[in-house]
Amino acid sequence: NIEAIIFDLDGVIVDTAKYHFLAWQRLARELDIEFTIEDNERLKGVSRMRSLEIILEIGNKTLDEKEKEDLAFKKNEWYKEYIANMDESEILEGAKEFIELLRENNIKVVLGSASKNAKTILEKLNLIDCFHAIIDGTCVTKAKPDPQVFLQGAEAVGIDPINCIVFEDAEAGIEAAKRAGMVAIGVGEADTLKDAHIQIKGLYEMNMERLMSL
Ligand code: G16
Ligand code: MG
Repeated sequence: NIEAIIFDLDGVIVDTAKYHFLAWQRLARELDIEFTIEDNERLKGVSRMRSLEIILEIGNKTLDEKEKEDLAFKKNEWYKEYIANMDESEILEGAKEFIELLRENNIKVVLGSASKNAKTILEKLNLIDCFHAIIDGTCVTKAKPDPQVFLQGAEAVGIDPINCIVFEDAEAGIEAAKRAGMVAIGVGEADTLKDAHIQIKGLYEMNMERLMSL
């Protein structure tokens, strides 16, 4: 039985990766680290602090905790500037329609994101009221690939993990979903999604028939 669908945010509902990239690249420049769009792939689905650590690894730099906190804060201030003008036009194709279809069919709609800015973004996209539960980076203690975010999501709507399906664009998220005992659907083109149970290009491919066949 499919009773709840858990959506990742960045890369599934909206492409905020481009704004994360702009902010991280700006920080990397200040640190004299060369950070490319290819490197940015490694940050998808990963927490803010872990993202910073990956960038520091790329640049062969070590900093203490306080310095790292300050840099992560700075990056987030820039990121918030970049997302300030986001609106509904940035919702990825088919996402809103699929969410509405789920609600019409009495399926719980849940968010499972690593981002601490998830609620702000959902508000800007005018989607916040579509979710029965929102689990984001402010709710969890363990980041993906730990299954915590998805297990908490299932619990929040009172659904057994076995009856949940996760839509994810990142490798860490696919692993997290599988460890939670859920069906994991990879969204996007990346071959890193080959571990997903099935892969689609975007939510525009989804309908009730396809969902029920899973
Ligand atoms: C997102 C992004 C990651 C980002 C993380 C934390 O996760 O994919 O690149 O580092 O959130 O975001 P913030 O700095 O806003 O807390 P997800 O799980 O929605 O794909
Ligand atoms: Mg993602």
